Amino acid sequence: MIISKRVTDLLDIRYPILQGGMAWVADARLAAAVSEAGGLGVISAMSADADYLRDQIRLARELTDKTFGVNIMLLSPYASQVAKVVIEEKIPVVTTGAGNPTEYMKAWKEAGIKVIPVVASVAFARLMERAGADAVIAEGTEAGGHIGEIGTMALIPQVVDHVKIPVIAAGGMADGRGFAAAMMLGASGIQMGTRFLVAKECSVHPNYKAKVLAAKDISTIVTARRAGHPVRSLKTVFSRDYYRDEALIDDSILEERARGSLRRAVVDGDDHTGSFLAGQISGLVKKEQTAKEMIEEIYHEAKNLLGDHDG
Ligand code: TUI
Repeated sequence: MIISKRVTDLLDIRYPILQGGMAWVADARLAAAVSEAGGLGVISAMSADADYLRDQIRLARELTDKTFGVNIMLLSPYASQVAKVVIEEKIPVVTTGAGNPTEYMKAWKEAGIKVIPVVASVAFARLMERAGADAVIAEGTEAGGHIGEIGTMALIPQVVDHVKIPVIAAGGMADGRGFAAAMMLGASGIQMGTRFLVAKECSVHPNYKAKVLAAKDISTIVTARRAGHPVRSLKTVFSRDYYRDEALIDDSILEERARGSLRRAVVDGDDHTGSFLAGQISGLVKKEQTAKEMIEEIYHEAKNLLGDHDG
């Protein structure tokens, strides 16, 4: 099977491997490293303001002249501000997460931006195609962070059957086997988050990397299901207590406890108050490498598995 060129042609990149837009993690340094390696690096606009994003874009441009994108987390209070920044800064690719980007789509398309929303269902994928999306990232519940309900194995072929635009598989993607499997399910590329967490160019606290590297298959837990925004993270004192208290304590009190918890994991490495977002594939991630080593290893492994020997 020959690896589809739909995503590499669309985005003008070498390998159809996108980096997840992880809040507090996906900064200019990581995005530039992934883009330099031939994938699509992505800066997370997270819940920060326009000035933060402008600074990160400037920094990434100093580090690479290759294409990189910006991820807009739609629950951010600054979403509409940063939606303008990507136009002003002539960012070529925008990925979105945790919501519906339709209100920004017209302006982004007029600016020539390629728009790739994360979707967790067939219905939402179809809606995004009708709204003008250039591709979708179909993310299974194996993923880290805010998640939907359907597993990657079931989600990808169903989305592929219902849209014409390219589908990029996410959730549980960390090696060449996952990449090859995604191709077999009809995807044209993959997005990875968890494996890039331990990239040499990823600036998260050493404790965060150590936790991912030590994780096994059953090391993640999903909290905040009851509150309607399920989030997958590594099992820690904080996440286990949170899970236990969901049956006992008001959502509003728990939300207060969660405020700032991702920063406390990424910046402070504190597992008593921090939330270490990571996917179920953490157990497969066993070594710290450069983004380039990761991307080339995954791509060549997948090519071999797929018997794709030309190109
Ligand atoms: O967005 C993510 N992962 C995230 S966002 C985040 S910050 C946050 N923290 C706590 C609660 C909520 C957000 C941490 N990790 N991944 C992309 C993603 N998007 N996964 C699932 C979705 C999604 C889900 C439902 C996208 C759209 C959607 O429905 C939209 C609609 O309007 O129906």
